[in-house]
Amino acid sequence: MTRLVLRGFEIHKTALNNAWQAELIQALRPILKIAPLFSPTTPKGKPMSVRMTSAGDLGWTSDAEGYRYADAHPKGTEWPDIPQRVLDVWRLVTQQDRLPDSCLINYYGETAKMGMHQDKDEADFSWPVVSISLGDDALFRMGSATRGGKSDSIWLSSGDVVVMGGEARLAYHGIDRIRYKSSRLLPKGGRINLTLRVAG
Ligand code: MD3
Ligand code: FE
Repeated sequence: MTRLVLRGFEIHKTALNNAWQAELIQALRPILKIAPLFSPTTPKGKPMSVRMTSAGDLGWTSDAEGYRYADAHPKGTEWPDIPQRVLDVWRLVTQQDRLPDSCLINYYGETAKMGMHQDKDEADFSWPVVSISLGDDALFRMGSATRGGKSDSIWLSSGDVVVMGGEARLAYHGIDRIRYKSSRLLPKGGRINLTLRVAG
């Protein structure tokens, strides 16, 4: 495992071995049954190409009412609990006593991407955000706290963990594309990103 710091983003390459990655995928199966992936629409009504769901007390969602954290899935069911093996990753990289109350599960199919944005829907930006990459490689773009400035890109692979704290916490970021079927973790291909946050 190697750790590199770019624009304040702390990137832990291969933080999770294959066994841990496989355990995380197994832990997600029952969650996806209770809280299936859905395609959020932007407040303007455009469907996002990334499909999502959540675990924890709060889950991120978007529709005509806007971007926000909600205490239930759009179909009305409570979000499932965050799996212990996911919380273990948070403890490993943040060394915080406080645990996240939200785990966003993003699924990227062959052509999905996520435009440059800031994460600003959380109550307190002093908590770090942790991202866990599983499955296909993704081209992750990191900018600064102002839109349209310079950016750096890095390929994230399955088992990589990124910590956003300090100056990186309000930096613009996005996923330009994935390298479909570059990993064998998910038999059908695609990428799963778990984003852990103290949202409330
Ligand atoms: C930088 N997800 O869900 S993870 C998101 O790979 C999101 O699915 C991307 O951006 C993904 O909001 C990127 C890396 C990431 C996550 C949260 C951040 C970078 C961040 C929060 C603040 C700053
Ligand atoms: Fe984000």
